[in-house]
Amino acid sequence: MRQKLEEIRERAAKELEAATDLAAIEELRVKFLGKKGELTAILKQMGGVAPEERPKLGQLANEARGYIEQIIADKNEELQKAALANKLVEEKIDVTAPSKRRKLGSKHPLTIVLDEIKDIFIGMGFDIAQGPEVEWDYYNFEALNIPENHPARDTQDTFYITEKMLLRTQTSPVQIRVMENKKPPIRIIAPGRVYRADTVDATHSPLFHQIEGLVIDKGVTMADLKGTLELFVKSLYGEDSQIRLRPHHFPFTEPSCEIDVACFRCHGAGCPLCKGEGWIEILGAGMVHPKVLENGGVDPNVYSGFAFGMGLERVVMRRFNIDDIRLFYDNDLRFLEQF
Ligand code: 2NM
Repeated sequence: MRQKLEEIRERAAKELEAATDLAAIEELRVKFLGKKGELTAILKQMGGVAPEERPKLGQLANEARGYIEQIIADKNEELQKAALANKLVEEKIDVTAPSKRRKLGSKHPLTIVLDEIKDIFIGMGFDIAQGPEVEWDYYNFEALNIPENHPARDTQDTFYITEKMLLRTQTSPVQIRVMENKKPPIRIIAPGRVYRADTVDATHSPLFHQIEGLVIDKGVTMADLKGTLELFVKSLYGEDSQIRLRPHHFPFTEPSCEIDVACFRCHGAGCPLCKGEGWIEILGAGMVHPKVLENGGVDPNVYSGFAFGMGLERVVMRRFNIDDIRLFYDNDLRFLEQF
């Protein structure tokens, strides 16, 4: 029995030495020390041993158990340490490594130019005004002196939601709302989406963007209109840009005009860009109609003002030589990444 105990000690030590993972160690623990293990089996043979031998053998068996338990504990610790060391190597983070550069998007071409235009007007002391895209018929038409039978009211051009509610066809309703809510002096631009029931083609879209402006104070004249918009055009297109005013008609302004800029390619001589005209129309403008001032709660006997409007898409298309308005809304990265 002594021999047997000695043999088990040696074998346990050898087999544990060879174990390479925690599961293998556990298997060996059961094999040697478990209820049905080898050491237990030996102890069960105690009955056949002479009584005087029993204490000595019991002690030896306990020593063998202690010995095996100790190597198991040592081996466990060794494996755990190795596993931790391995984990530390594998999960090491190089905090000095350069970071991956994130791919940045680019500004939409409409945003590029709108930001520029906003900056120009902010520089002249204007505020940016906003208003609802779903608008009352009153603000979009009636308050702007567009009579019931005016062609611009035609349901063919306007998306009506109900009899009295529509998608705004211009940003002028914002200006009426500003007049209602703020005392002059007023200097604002109202950029935003507008909607018209046009057939889609290279130059028409049911959704596009307008920038309208409004200045109201005591003694504002057509000279202020011309000076302000000339400065705007020179800031946008360059100091040597030239403008001209042509008489026009809008229901909400009187007098009204359209403003052309001398073609930036041919400088007035006539070329394909300006369709041989030498001039390119960029703005509509005029002195705010007294009825419109009144509708906004502004006394036309005390105050006067000018207003103007332009289409953002047309300005941007000329700037970047874009020949199809639909490109702005397709979200095609091959287009957008060029800006
Ligand atoms: C234009 C042309 C001329 C305009 C007028 C007003 C308001 F509300 F003050 F009456 N806002 N915008 C206006 C004037 C817009 O766009 C071509």
